[in-house]
Amino acid sequence: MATIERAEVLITSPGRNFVTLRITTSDGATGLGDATLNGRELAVASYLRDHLAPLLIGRDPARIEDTWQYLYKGAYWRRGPVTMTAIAAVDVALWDIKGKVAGLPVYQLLGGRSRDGVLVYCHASGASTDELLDDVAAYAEKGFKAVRAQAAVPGLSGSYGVRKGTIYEPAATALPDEQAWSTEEYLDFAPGYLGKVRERFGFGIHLLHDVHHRLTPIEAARFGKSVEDLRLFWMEDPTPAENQEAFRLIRQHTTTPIATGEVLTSIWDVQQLITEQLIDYVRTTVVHAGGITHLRRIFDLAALYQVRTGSHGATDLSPVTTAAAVAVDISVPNFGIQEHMGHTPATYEVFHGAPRLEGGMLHPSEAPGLGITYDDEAAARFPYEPRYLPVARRLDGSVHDW
Ligand code: GCO
Ligand code: MG
Repeated sequence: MATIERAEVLITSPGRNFVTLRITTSDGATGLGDATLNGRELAVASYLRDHLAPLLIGRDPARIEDTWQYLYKGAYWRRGPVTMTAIAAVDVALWDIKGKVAGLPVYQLLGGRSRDGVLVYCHASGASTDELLDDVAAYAEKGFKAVRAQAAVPGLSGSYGVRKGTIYEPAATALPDEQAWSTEEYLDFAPGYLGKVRERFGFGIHLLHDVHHRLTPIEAARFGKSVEDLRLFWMEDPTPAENQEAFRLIRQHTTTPIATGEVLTSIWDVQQLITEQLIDYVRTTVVHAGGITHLRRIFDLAALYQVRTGSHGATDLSPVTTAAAVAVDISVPNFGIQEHMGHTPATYEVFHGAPRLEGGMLHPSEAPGLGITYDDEAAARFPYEPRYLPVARRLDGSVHDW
């Protein structure tokens, strides 16, 4: 029997920080797991290096479920982003190894294809409505079938979701940037630019929008109602989702579909949302929700309640997560859509073998495992840099949800 011989924590910053776990077995097989928690990277690195790596050495790499239970129940302390991201990294690395040992891509181990490709949505944005419309046009031209649209609210510095360079990167400063927020101005402005997108592009393209946790339930209900005729694919994170009951109120008022879950890390955090059918899409993802093993458990529960998947896929999730997400997406029956922002060229210098993007869909690699390799030499050229996500303040100076 092969055993786990090494568990290395690799940190690199090719444009942004990534933490990666690499597990090596006594047979020489290696597996990669993403362990990136944007703005809190080193906490997960320490959890892995100081607390999980010593427990992995000598274990059977084939026992994925048992290792998951051992790390989760063995911690005694439950859930939470740091723990669940660390467990996810181990889990994904072990699936990668299992695929390599079997000579099969991971999606084959998960039951094989349920569909030909994975529908993705990209991020269009603009400092003005006109800029946003041009950006949507550029993405449509590239073949994307689903677009998330965000425009800067006039007069508010640093509106969420508006790209400055080629790729949206909110964790851009060595200390948290402070951005302004006004619910009134947002609610007055956002439905208008979403309407303009529909006017120009019609209903032949899926249109998404991220509220980014900023509204109260009744404000979210009003927003959802005001854009009903635009038939959004979804409104994302209308309220901070730790209050699962809040979604009941939103639901009572609007048929605009709701997606949430990118900051939630376990099946228990989305249980009520799913079993009471308070959402339409669950956005939990492999890297922050305990890996492939746990994410599939969430998605299976969701399938019973006609909730579909819509996993998070921002630039702060590494290409290892993209590959793992695509393996899950292509195989589960209740797939909805996958977020895909892509990465900087520097990121792809470190991570080789990312899923192929074609016709607005991602296609998994046919290489055994997840198909991603990590280039140590390239990684060494990009040392870790402290980076924080911004903080939002209302116009009176008080802290708001960012
Ligand atoms: C999204 C997300 C991201 C997050 C980011 C935080 O829907 O893509 O909301 O943009 O803000 O992942 O690290
Ligand atoms: Mg989001």
